Amino acid sequence: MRLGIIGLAGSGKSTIFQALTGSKPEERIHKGHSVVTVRVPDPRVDVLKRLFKPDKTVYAQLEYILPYGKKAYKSDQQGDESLWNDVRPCDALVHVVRNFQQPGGEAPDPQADFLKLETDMIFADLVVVERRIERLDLDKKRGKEISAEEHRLLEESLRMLEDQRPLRDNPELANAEPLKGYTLISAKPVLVVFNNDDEDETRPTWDGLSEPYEPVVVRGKLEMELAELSPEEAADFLTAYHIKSSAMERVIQHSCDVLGLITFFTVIHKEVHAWMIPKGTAALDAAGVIHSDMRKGFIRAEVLVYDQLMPAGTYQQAKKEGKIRLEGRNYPVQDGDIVTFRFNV
Ligand SMILES: Nc1nc2c(ncn2[C@@H]2O[C@H](COP(=O)(O)OP(=O)(O)OP(=O)(O)O)[C@@H](O)[C@H]2O)c(=O)[nH]1
Ligand SMILES: [Mg+2]
Repeated sequence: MRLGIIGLAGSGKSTIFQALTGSKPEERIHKGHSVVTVRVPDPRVDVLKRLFKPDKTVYAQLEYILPYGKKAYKSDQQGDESLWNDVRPCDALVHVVRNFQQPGGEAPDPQADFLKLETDMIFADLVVVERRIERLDLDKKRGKEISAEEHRLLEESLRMLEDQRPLRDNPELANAEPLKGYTLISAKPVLVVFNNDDEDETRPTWDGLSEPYEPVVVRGKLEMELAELSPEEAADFLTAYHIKSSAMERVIQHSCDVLGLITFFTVIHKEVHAWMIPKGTAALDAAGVIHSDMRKGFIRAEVLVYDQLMPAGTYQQAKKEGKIRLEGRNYPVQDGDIVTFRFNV
């Protein structure tokens, strides 16, 4: 899963990238963007590792990209589609909103800044949707067969966008298969990150509607400095600034949440492995995430709930106690399941 970092100029995107990854954006250039893969911290994996003593432990991962080298997203560039194209392949967005006093400059206005970029996103989608509707109408006039379903979804999207509402507010539209190819920006889940001053731990106040869904507050500059310290040095720092978990951990955790991801585990071939899948994924498709052969030859899934492993002490003991369930291909895998797939090759 890949998340694109966006935000108005000077909102702290580079700073947050560095806080998140421990490296400067310019040190991580890949195909014109700053790209980094981060490990999703998960104490359950640490426990499984201690218990099974595997040769190898694989944590779940997320990828963050920061479109690089552009003075991106200035208000006077509204409607410039190229600004958005960089993040079209992303599964979700991280929207960085300035909530710190610029040195010798303007006081922050996070609500106005947030709405500015929201409007920009909506406008970018509006252009794409209008163009596509025109195209379909033209095709229809020429006697070509068009998809009525696609047309209906586009019309509905158009109405929403004209009302200044992002498509993500309507899950049916945001996830509609016929619209997937258009990679509409406002349909992507968004994690809003308020970038606060060092001394400020509070979430900015908001008046009226359009409050972002479950935002995260970070102190970007502070946490960037934190990311450079050794764990011992960082510990003192965390206490002094009342930081319970690092920005990195919180942003990563919330990234998984907005993406609607859950984690299941496998313990095979001396390897403990955490896998992330969208909530509701059936066992058959979860097997496919590991290997296409597992999906093809799927027989059943043997499931042990993580919370039942600890009281039993060992996997064998849990098995003896009858804690292992057999599930079929349609079983929706749950967060924390330890799964053994049985399959034919
Ligand atoms: N006080 C304070 N300053 C910050 C914070 N985050 C970023 N800054 C400062 O704000 C300025 C802009 O930060 P950047 O991280 O470069 O912002 P950006 O979004 O990458 O900017 P562009 O790439 O130009 O769009 C820099 O001078 C940072 O040091 C913060 O949390 N607190
Ligand atoms: Mg930058």
